[in-house]
Amino acid sequence: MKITRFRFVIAGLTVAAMAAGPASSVAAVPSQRGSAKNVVIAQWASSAKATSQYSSPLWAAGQATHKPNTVGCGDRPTAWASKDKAGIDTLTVGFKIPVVPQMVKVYQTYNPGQVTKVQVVDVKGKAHNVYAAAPVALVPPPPCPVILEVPITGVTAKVKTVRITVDQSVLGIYQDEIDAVQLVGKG
Ligand SMILES: [Ca+2]
Repeated sequence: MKITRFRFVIAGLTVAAMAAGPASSVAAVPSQRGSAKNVVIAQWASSAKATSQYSSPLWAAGQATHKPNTVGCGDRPTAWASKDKAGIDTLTVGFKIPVVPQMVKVYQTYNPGQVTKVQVVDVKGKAHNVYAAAPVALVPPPPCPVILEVPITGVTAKVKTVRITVDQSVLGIYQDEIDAVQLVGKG
């Protein structure tokens, strides 16, 4: 798929936006009124909590907010890690702008492949399952970071919350550390 990237400044907030499809696509063009409606927005998580965290502030849930800041891959304190190296835990991240979701990107920087479930939660509080998988060892190790891209179709309500579950009880390779989470969708 060809990806065309744009950048807009909306109400003082700079957001990266992207439109999938041919370069001539007008999907990312702001409306005539200049509002943010129907603009595809890519935003980083602005808040986070988790069912556990290795410590705080290092390896805490908040380390999964904002743009990626983990250098290389490895056991780095700039990414979230669960408390138990073999735990089943959920990271819940929030976003400032509610959007009709098109994709979630999970940036993994240590022991990737253990994300087993992704949900988006709409503004009415309903959770939608958008990804489910068994833990799988990635051999040989893929390039860093390992970005799990979850395309989303069929969720018409706006969302501003994403839940990511890791199951580290199967592979025995320790925590799947998450550096950042991006939500892409129409504002
Ligand atoms: Ca981070």
